[in-house]
Amino acid sequence: MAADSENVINLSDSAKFMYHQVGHLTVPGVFDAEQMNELVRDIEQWGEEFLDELPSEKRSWYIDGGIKGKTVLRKLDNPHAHRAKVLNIAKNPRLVGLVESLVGRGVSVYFSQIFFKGPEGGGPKPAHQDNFYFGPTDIKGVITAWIALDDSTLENGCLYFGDGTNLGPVYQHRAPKDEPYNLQLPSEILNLQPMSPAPVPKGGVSFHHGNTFHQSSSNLSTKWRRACALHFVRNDVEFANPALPYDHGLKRKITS
Ligand SMILES: O=C(O)CCC(=O)C(=O)O
Repeated sequence: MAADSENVINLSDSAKFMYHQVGHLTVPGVFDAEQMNELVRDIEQWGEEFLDELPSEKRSWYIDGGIKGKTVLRKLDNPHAHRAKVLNIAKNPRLVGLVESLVGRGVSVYFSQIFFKGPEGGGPKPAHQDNFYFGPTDIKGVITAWIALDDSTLENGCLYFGDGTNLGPVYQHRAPKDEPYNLQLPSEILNLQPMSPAPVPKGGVSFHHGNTFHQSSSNLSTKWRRACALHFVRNDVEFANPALPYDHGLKRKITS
């Protein structure tokens, strides 16, 4: 771990204001390259074990259909509950300090995901609002910390956000036929909303409010675009009306 990794990063008032007005904020340099490499090694090992045991009925959801000729995982769920290294990252004081300065003191990780987005075809993530999936008791009490395990660029499929959509409602989402988990914003709403790119350097963190529209496109580059998304909530918040089933027992208190 870097010598200064315990030092807090103080967000300026204008950065906090931006987060609350625009619905997302990128903070570079929260982690160093070696911390990210260590995390990648750990999740790659877990990914191999997961693939070996993946039942055939779940393959189409977890394997990236965009990458031809190779079996590449698209995502893994709840690394914070399964991998000690990810839980350690979730508890990192620099990260937690940033999360708490945006949503308030006392936070938990409720759900988490690794997004792999492999080179030469790693698939897109359609536009959605996390709060539609989570159905939280307080929409303002949910924040995603999206940690860039690689440089995330326009070429390899960085996130795009709908600026200011955090201030609007949570819209009904739809799923394509045969993909019940792939809930997304309907095109008639999305067509009215410009989306702006948010590249993040490796070790940086992109924070977004649970209502903020976000999406990513395919990775057509030769480089990986891996990320670890930690979905934090203030401790008083529950996923009361989730669109998909969540294991509430995996909510892990990070600070009191
Ligand atoms: O990494 C991606 O492409 C999607 C991320 C996402 O949907 C999230 O972090 O909530």
